Amino acid sequence: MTSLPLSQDLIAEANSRDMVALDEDYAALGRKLSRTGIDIDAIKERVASFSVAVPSWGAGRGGTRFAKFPIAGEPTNIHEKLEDCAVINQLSRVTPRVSPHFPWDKVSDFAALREEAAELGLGWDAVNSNTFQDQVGQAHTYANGSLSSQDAGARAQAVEHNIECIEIGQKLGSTDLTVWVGDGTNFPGQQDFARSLDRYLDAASEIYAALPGDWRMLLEHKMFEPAFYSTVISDWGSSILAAQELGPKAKCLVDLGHHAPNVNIEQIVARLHRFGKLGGFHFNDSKYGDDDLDSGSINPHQLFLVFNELIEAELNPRDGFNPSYMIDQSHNVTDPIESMLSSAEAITQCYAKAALVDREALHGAQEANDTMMAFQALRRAYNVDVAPILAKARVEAGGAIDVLAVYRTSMWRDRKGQERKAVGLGAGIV
Ligand code: LRH
Ligand code: MN
Repeated sequence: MTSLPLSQDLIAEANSRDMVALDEDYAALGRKLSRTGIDIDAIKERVASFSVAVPSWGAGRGGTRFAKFPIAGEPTNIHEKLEDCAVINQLSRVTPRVSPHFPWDKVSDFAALREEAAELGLGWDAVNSNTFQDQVGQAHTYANGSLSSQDAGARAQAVEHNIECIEIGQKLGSTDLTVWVGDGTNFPGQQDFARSLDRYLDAASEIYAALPGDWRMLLEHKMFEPAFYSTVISDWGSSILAAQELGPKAKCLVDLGHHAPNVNIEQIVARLHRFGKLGGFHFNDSKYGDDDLDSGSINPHQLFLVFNELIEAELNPRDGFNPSYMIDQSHNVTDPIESMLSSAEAITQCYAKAALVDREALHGAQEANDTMMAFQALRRAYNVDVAPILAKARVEAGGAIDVLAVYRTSMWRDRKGQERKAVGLGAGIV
């Protein structure tokens, strides 16, 4: 039996004020779409079955190496993070899973944590290992790398940690392990590119061997940071080669912020899918580096083009096409709940717009080299305001029409500010 954090009456009462306007907007959009042969209810059903996971580490304020500015009432442990993730899902009805990070979310009883999440209406997505920070009392430092370290002790320790994350994930009901390693160098000559990759592959193959039958290992590439001269798994090329080397259960995870500015990420998505290696996403946005800004806040058109490739992929599924959709953001200046509500909306909007593309018109124009009409097939869909479709799907699932307004009316953060202990000043991601 679930016990959701907000009063459902508060949501229903707010919706009752917005329902007439929503019905009008939905009906008008329905008439407009039916003129081009699109059934709005069919799009609403697709939106209703769409979901994206939230990162446990995104529920708290994030920071940079310079500083982190906590807010009163932000979560201080996984239990409070789950409460906040449940608020996001209760209002949006599109974020029913949490992606945890270990050891940040470590507890003594994972079966109890699974039950606690289930009572809040939440399940679990990919588990994330962490071999980019040293823990107190750790035998081998990761200062010179983890899975690719020249120190066999550090590699074995990193493999053991990843296998522990799989065991934790099994207790939570997860079936994916995300492996991002910050391994790399800051100086030319510091490490040999080939030998460090071979060490990574050897160690990663030990993790791969420990994967249960229905599990996947998602390799997350990143161009730079924390290493600033070279990174062992720096781009989709290194990632797909490593995934092909490891085996069919190894896939590639695309974090939108892990590429050089202006890289054509939607083409990377198409390439990874073509070779059956598209495993998942970390959605966020960026202008310069791995800024971890809110999804769709800087370049919503790119997010739309990524989903356009994902809809094409859905139509031409390759081996085990089942990408894991997750948000990975750092909320340095907003209320994390508001940012994840806004991001979940932006991501779902891009999925809905991509579902509106007239594929027949697009493919026909492509085959005919009618460049303008091919572009217009995408642009027409991108220009549709799909907000009424998302709101209708939300209301029918028990969510709020105006998620941010209801969240603010709930005074959730202020109430938690009274209950939760204050988070100290600091720096860094968590
Ligand atoms: C690395 C990354 C990775 C996580 C971390 C929190 O930049 O994107 O996915 O482990 O952020
Ligand atoms: Mn990421």
